[in-house]
Amino acid sequence: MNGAQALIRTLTRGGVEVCFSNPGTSEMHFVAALDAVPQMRGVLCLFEGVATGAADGYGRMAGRPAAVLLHLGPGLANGLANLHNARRARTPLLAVVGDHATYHKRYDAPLESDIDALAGSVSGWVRRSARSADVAADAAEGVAAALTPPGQVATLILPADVSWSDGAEPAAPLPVRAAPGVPGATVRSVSRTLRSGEPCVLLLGGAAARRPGLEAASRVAQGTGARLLCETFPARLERGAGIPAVDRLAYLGEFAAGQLSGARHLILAGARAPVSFFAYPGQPSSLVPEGCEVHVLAEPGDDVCGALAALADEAAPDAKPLLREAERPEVPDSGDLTGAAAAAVIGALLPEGAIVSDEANTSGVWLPGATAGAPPHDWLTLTGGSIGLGLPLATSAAVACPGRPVLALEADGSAMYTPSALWTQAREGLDVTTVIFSNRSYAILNMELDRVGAEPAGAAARNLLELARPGLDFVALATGMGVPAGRARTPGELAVQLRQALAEPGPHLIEAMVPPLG
Ligand SMILES: Cc1ncc(C[n+]2csc(CCOP(=O)(O)OP(=O)(O)O)c2C)c(N)n1
Ligand SMILES: [Mg+2]
Repeated sequence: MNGAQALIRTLTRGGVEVCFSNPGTSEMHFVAALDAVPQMRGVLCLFEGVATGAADGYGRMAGRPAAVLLHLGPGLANGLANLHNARRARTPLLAVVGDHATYHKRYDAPLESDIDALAGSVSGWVRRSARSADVAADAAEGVAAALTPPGQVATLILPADVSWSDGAEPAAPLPVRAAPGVPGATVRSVSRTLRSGEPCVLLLGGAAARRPGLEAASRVAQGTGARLLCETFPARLERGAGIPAVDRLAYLGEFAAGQLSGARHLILAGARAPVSFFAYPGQPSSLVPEGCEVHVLAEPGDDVCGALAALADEAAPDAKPLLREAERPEVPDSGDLTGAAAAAVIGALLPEGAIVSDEANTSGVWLPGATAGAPPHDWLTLTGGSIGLGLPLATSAAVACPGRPVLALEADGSAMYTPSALWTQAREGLDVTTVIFSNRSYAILNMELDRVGAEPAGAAARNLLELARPGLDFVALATGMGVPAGRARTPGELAVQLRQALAEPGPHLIEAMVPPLG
């Protein structure tokens, strides 16, 4: 068989069964091979940033990689921003980047570029397959590399002649090494710190944001009085009624400093020591308070949940986790549709088992509070700060978890980076409800403009940060891509449309007309 067929068979044997794709001529043999291997589902995305963001969401929810098929350097470059988010999320992901045939490269044809350099900027593993006889073994290694704890982007560069040449055979999956356990001495040392009587904060990240990690961490907090916090942008946070609640570290450095103030010990479990997102004149970059000692219980690639469970047994053997009680806000029956009112509607209606893709930005500040006591759900966030991820994440969460309702809570400016994800949702019949927070502004940048201490902003500066001229019509955009849509101007309208969208299968979009914050 040819290299492409052996590659795809190797992937499906290794549990990689979905390929988010935007192919070109150099990938045509890969595309043709999809008919020979029906176990692989090809999902067409109309922009590479949708494909890579989708592969990220799939990996976060499925716990195994999706493949993403990209066309040479330019296709990879279009997808890089969301591969950056995937790298920050530590998502297992396999990028397959087609290249010119090996003998064609020296002619420097128009699409020739430095794929290896681009791939290296986001990938923990890069391999260029040299011969069709090697491609299956390379692919098996790539899948294992993607899955190596804590998870990473692996990129396989696939020359066209390696794809089309015969002499290839599928390869068996390779074993993946387990996350290393944390030494007992580390657990005991952290336990002594926790019982010292000095104020401690336990900062959770990565796998610790899943239910077993949260339960163990909550036992520690209940038994020792340590405060619990979670990293600002977790890849996947399990939350809701019956699960220990944990506040996320605030995005704004001033608020984060308030959350951490008074801590004498900061204990990291799968999280990194917190830093400010940006530098501001006169402000510190590190958010670790003066005089606070940092202790690493577990690195992100360690067995973080095992370490937390061992810590709970050591430091708080009799403590029980504090589980969040069920509680829902009322749907506001009057008043304007503000971000706060929209959050109350969403909190009131969020279905059990929902997967929320949160890129609501400034309009979303009330969402964590309003949904904290909703039925159990997963919360996916913008791990790398590179906007344009929310709609692709939601799309692939629905591919990875059919039967679970998916809610994309999406700011208008961010939605416009990758709106064609809606077309993929329509085409695949995915059960995704998108709420666009249409504040017609890059509202956060208006705030940042004041915070960075720039010159007082004039009309030219504000002009670069507003989206009202012309006003975007998300209802027309969505219906133009096959997604039924409506516009909500009051909390009541939002509630009616959200109930209907959640009740009907398939994708829906609601444009919620909200004012900019502040
Ligand atoms: C890829 C990328 N480009 C640009 C930015 C800078 N940026 C941060 S927030 C933002 C605008 C956000 O506007 P919107 O999504 O409407 O959210 P809002 O602030 O209005 O709540 C931009 C352009 C970024 N973070 N990532
Ligand atoms: Mg906006």
